[in-house]
Amino acid sequence: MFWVKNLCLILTGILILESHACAQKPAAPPVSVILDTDMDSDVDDVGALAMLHAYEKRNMARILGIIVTSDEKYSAGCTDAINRWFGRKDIPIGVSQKDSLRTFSRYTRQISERFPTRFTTNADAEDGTALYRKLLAAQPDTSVVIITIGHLTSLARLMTSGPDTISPLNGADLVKRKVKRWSCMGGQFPAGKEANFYRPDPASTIICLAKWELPVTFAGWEAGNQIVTGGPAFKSQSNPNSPTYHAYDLYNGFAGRASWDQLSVLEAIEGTDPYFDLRKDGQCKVAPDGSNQWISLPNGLHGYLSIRSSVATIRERINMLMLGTRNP
Ligand SMILES: [Ca+2]
Repeated sequence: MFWVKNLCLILTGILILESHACAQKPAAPPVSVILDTDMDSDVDDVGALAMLHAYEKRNMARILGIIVTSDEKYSAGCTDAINRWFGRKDIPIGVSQKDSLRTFSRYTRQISERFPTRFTTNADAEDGTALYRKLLAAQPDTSVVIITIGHLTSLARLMTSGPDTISPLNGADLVKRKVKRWSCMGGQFPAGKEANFYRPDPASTIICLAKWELPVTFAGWEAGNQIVTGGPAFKSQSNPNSPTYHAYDLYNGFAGRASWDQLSVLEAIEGTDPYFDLRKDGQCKVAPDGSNQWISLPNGLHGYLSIRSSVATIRERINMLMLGTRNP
């Protein structure tokens, strides 16, 4: 029975090796996320939100709440409709603006009318600053990742908010206590002028960068601009009944769109490997007009992404995550 004994030894060895390999790579806990989005003119916000839901289903992310930084009348309703389609009708949504609302999106009204939603207009949603503070106050220290994929009006309001009944801490201190890091779609690197930084509120960009004392990763315009998703390949695999499908159809008939916002979500949840290199040899400086440049004065906190793996690898990863699946 010599061979039986040897076989047992080999099998035991394999089991030990496998258990050792598993022990070396424990599953990372889900990333607790607050998403701050301008769900209005561009459609990449829809793709980014669909990705977050896909990560949540894989137990890689936990969506704590969403801040809608927009004056578009149906942006909160559209966001809620997407959440509901993915089975998360409970996600709290706060808005930056409830009056002087405009209608200029190619898809928000249609999505909020076609799919169930809590909000007839943004005026029905709660205040974004109060929600930011509530969400943070309820979380463990140093646990929250903030992802901004729009302009920084709401984040600046949080950072400059004072103590209240929600928390005795002012906004900057509350962030410092509860937030782990910030993933920001914004800026152009090494220098340029990008919409989230300069339009419509460059003053808020300056406030956020001046007050931020934690790690922040910028996904600049030049990185996301290389990754076109939501095109014919996405259409052929996507559920035609999903809000993601309809938004990309309404936006440009699946001609495809750059993935500026999706890059920030990808990095926030999966990290840089294997997709990106992270430049940390300087810091991002913003001028009063919202233009920015990378200056050679490292502060140990700022970093910006550049594409490391192929454009095709990142495109396919994002398209796959954007497909998502519905939860009843
Ligand atoms: Ca956006």
